[in-house]
Amino acid sequence: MTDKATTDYSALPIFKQAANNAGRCAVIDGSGEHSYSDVLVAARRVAAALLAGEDDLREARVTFMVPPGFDYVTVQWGIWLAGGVAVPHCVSHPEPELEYTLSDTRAAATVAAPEFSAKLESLAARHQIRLLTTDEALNGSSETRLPTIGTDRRAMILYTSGTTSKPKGVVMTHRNNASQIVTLLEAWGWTADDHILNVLPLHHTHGIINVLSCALWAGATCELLPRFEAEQVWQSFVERPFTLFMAVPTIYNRLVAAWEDAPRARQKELSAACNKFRLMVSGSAALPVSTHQKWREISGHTLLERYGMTEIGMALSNPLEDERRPGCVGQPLPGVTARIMDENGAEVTEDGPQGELQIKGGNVFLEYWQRPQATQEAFVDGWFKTGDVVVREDDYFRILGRSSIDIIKTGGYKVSALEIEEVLRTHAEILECAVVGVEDSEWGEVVCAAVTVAGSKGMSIESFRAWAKEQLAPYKVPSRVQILEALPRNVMGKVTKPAIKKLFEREKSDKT
Ligand code: MLC
Ligand code: AMP
Repeated sequence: MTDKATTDYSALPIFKQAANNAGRCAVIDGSGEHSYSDVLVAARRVAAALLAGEDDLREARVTFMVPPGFDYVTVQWGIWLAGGVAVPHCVSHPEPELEYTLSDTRAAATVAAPEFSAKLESLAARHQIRLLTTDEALNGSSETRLPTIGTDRRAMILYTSGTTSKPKGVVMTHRNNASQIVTLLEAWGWTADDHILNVLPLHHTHGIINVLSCALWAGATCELLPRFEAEQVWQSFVERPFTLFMAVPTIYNRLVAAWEDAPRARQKELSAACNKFRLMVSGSAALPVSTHQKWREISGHTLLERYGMTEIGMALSNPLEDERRPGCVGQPLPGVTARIMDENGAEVTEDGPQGELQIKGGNVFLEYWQRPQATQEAFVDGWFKTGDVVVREDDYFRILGRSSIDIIKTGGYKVSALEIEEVLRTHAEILECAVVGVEDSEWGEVVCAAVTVAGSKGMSIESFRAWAKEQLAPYKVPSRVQILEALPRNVMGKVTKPAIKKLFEREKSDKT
């Protein structure tokens, strides 16, 4: 396909960059290789189908449920070209989670890959939302006149769990996205010769910004697998000319485990395949020092660990050229300002004392969607309060943990204990429940639930988990459940979550 577009891409640099790289390979997926020109033409078709004769979507929210690949990119870009706000669904979300996103965003339209259209059909009908399949969306005319989009428009809403019970929509403008991308291009030395493998889900910032958008802005090639599978990733390391890889610690743990299970000759082949990479990055959760060391032994690479958050993209990073310190997340990225505030609200100016990390910069999101109060509470004097407790040692930041026990990081996903509890309380047999995150060598933390139940027969854990999978994303479903006579409480009658964590930790040490 050739792009004969006359659209003015100048306000959205990612499109301008793509037009400049028209002939280069942008995306490789199961359907083959696609040039930047292919992406632009297809995105214009999607935009035309979404506009359906209108001149501009004017920030209407368009959700989409499309697996990682060429169609994902063209739908995301088509929404942007039409002036809409792109809202990616998680492809493994069950109906209640999909419905929440559709209704919270008050979506005008939703685009579904053919395999997901049946899942979205009745929801779209119930909420009077226009449903298009990707085939229909790609049927628009690539000659349609498109609106001129300013960089301060809302571009994307990503849902993130917090200390409130329901996930909040984090709104990013095109300028926020650009700022997050440009800082990483500079810090990690991206060039058009880079070739990156994406195995991350594309409803979160790690996959969307750090991998996909950075690659497409740089004129590089992004190769996408539909999902992570350790053997397949190792095989693609052997076969494909990658230069970059980015993943969460659980993925590195899985790759280490698969390498350890391989026969000696295969191990040598896999290790040799890592030589062609120029950089491997870890983030989204704390990288255990043991994984850092093991990966270095296996691959010869010193992982670059960085720190980020949906609301701010990436904020802190170990250096590309200088010392990458295990257990630390480095320094503020270009254009990002960081400060540490102690519990009295005073800034920590020297190395040593711990405090909350706060962030300022063009990378910081615009607002929580339709939640002015929550947005206001998230900032102090223009600084975004991350809720992460950090310390600076010898100029390197180290993440010590979160200020709330109700935020759990599992497999790189942030989940809210309160959100899960609210769902568990709707189970017919559960009277009371408390959800905690418990340390785990594979997942970082695993979601654990202590419950009390009605009746004397108890509750089957298998049927409970099967039920929970219909309500919650797979990563929010409690891995372990204990049925208690009563939940531990303090003298005020408040459930004591540290005591519940201990119950699960004890259960684990009893088993090992
Ligand atoms: C899935 N399972 C879990 C689980 N997730 N069990 C315990 N804890 C979890 N967290 C179970 C499922 O229920 C299922 O069980 C089995 O594992 C396989 O499920 P799956 O969905 O196929 O899992 P898998 O593909 O293996 O997932 C592992 C993973 C995934 C590591 C690939 O978790 C992942 O993609 N994580 C990355 C998340 C991410 O991108 N985060 C970035 C957020 S942005 P059963 O019983 O059905 O077999 C951010 C900012 C920043 O954090 O700094 O980047
Ligand atoms: P999310 O809201 O899903 O974007 O998750 C953001 C959170 O992930 C941050 O607030 C941190 O708690 C955590 N996080 C991200 N990167 C790291 C890291 N390198 N080390 C420790 N925690 C991290």
